Amino acid sequence: MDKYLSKLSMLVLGTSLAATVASANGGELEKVMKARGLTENDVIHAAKTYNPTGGRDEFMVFSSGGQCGQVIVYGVPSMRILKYIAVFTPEPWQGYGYDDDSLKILREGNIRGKEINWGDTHHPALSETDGKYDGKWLAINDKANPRVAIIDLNDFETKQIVVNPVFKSEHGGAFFTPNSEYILEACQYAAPFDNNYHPIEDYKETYRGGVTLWKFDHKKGRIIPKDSFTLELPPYMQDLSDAGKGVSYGWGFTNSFNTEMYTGGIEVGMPPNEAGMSRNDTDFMHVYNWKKLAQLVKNKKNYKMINGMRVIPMSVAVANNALFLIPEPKSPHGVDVSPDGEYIVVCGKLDTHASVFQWSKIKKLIDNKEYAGRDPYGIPILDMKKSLHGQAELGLGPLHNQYGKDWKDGEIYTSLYVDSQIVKWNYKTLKVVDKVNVHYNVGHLCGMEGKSADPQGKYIISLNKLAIDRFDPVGPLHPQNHQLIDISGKKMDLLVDMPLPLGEPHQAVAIRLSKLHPEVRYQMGIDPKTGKQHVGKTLAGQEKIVRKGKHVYIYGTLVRSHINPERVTVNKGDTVTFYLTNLERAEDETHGFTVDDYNIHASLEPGETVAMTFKADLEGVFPYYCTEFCSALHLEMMGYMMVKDPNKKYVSAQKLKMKTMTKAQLKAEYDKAVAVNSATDAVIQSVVKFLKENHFEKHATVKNLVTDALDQYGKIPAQKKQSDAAVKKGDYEKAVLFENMIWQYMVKTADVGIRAKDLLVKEVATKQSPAAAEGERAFGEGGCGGCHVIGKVSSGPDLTGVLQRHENGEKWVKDFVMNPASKYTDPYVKSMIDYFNLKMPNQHMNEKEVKNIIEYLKWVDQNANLF
Ligand code: CUK
Ligand code: CUA
Repeated sequence: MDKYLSKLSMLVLGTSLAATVASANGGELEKVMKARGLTENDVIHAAKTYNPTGGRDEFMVFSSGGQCGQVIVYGVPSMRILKYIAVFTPEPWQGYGYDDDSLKILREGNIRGKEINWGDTHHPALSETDGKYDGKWLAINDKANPRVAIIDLNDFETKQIVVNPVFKSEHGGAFFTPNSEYILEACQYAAPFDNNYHPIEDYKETYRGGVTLWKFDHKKGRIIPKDSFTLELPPYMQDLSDAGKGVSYGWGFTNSFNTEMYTGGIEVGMPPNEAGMSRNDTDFMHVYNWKKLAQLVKNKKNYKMINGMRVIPMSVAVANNALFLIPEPKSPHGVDVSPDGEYIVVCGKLDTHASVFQWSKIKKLIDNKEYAGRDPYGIPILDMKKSLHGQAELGLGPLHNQYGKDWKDGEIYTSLYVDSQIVKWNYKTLKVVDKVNVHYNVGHLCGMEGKSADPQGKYIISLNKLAIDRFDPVGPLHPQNHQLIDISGKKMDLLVDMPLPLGEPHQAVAIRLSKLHPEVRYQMGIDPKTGKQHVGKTLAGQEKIVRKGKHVYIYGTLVRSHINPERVTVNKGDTVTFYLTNLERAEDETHGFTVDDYNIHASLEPGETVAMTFKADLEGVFPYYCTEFCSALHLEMMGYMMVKDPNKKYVSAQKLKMKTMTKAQLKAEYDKAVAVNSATDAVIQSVVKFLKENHFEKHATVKNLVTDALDQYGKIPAQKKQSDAAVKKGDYEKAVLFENMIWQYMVKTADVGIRAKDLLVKEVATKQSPAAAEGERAFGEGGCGGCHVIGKVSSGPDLTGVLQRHENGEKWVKDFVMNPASKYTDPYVKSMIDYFNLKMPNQHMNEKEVKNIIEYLKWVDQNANLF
């Protein structure tokens, strides 16, 4: 890797790539470049974005998923997608909408009793402290069905959906105020606040716009609807919004279009909306004092209650100097407050300019009550020229802005929709600095924390609407294209494209990875949706089936690799609730659960409890199973739900009973199982010894894994007792089953134990002797690596410690490699053959190669904790 890096730095220094590579690497890189038609620049771009396996990113991006109603999470600079967070739309993998608990969240989003199963997400927002991202919560809006959802960044799951009861459409949300006191959500298409019919002719009188200030409990991460309120606004179509910060803290800014209040009517011979709504040269930016409004709304006389929402009438806001308008160029779109709150940059959309408003100027006009007039609703208008710092001519269709690291010096980036460019300019000097072409039609752009009080610079992502000719064709509907741009140099440099095939993302927000600290497991028995202990929490040994009238409750558990209980019988017509708890503590040991044909599914992360309720209205036999390939015996992780009709008589078919084994055969099988178990146990003991000798307890993550492994191991004595009791009764059939169970626990112990060992990486490898190096080569080229991965169980056992596993280990290994068949009947080898379903083949190595391989294995053992 070092070699590779120095090579690249030479590239950057201008050395000819081909020459460098030819001399350093036998021309391999040159060959690849030629074969793939790559330029030097391509290779540099690749190196800037490439993450080697296991590599991590510097930033995490939360992108709206547009019409998919989800949030897309990916890393920067690698542009690798990491997660889809289900928000407004059912998502089966995560069980979202398919288990009771998440369905409850999804149904919080019902509007007037109507189920809604999608959303048009536009603007994700990260919670803030002092205007900086704190990595705790994510909010996102739904334009189509006016709602806001809250996602917990502790587990990246949706925890709350609130419906706006007065808006019929919204767009200017979600935006946090600087200390996450409120979330701004502005209306879009004006409509009556009540739910009644009002003729369109009464538009100006009865249709309204507005901005809702959702009160946010920053600690609990929930919106408190009863403490929230809406500011009534004229039926201009409000658009994007932003909260003031720093010097403009306490104020909110919301754009609008259609201040013409045009209502269209193509069907009656009127020109279409697009003509009538963009007639005026200017529209209005709404400027409002949310801090003052929050005070006003404490007094009953200052608000009206509409559909359970406190609404402050415009007249009250105006009378209290809390609402103003400023003209802004025609049909604006983005409004973005600078990190210190002094500048408010508004993009023209139908104008080639960006307008830079200055807070101190606006504030002066407000304080001096210097108004240029009033709108038809009596709202004071501030003079545009007197509010402006200035305007910059950027290009066609400016939409959105993001601030750069040198924002104090005026560094800002703006997307140009029509020109398909990102422009870097200076909002203080109003000069254009640089432009880069994107493909094509960019909407939002995303800087790294680029709209917080602490922009990080480095990259801009261009969120393009079109992907024409960028990707392999997939039919008439193309993916969207997010393009990563390096902004660290003098010129912007477009690095890479990423297709996003899941709806049209509008805005994305990026945060430093170092600010996020998500959980890897839940506290046992938690309902993650509420954060409280689940009513269905069930621990090992507490599994039971309880009938209450016609409702059957199954209190069950899942742990590798069984679901307890494994048989459930109910009557047709019963209501069934499965309460399931994933007892795992091992990281990433997720189990899924479904009952076939019943349209339920849950994803159970370690520690999680989930409820699934349904009516058993189909008679028959329904397998249920774990839907995640969680372990070698995942397929066996199943059971049956049997639904019988209480009004039917069923005849037993047991006459057809199958022949069974003789007692002697059973006894032989039992002996074999016991032998395999003791051999497997020896392996476990070697792993345990290794862990102890290397002080696993000093490393928290390793310690967790070991705890989990020992947990599995600790279950063995109880099984052994049952096995012994069965032997005493002469029931070898049962005893074999318990011995098999013991083996299962051993495999799980070994599995987790080996993962623990993997992690125990702290020391530096000792230097390889020439023989060991030669052995590693022989190991690789001789094909051993096809089945054995050092430090891991793959399609063959891990070879770490193999020399210690057997008495006279070196000789044992040598004999085995030279003539594998000679040991096929050895009980340990036999158990491995059974387990992996593979026999070690003869690789026809010579003695010298085998000797070197043994040297290599010794080196592996010396450095076992590094693998
Ligand atoms: S919006 Cu889509 S490009 Cu909803 Cu913020 Cu501008
Ligand atoms: Cu649990 Cu598959």
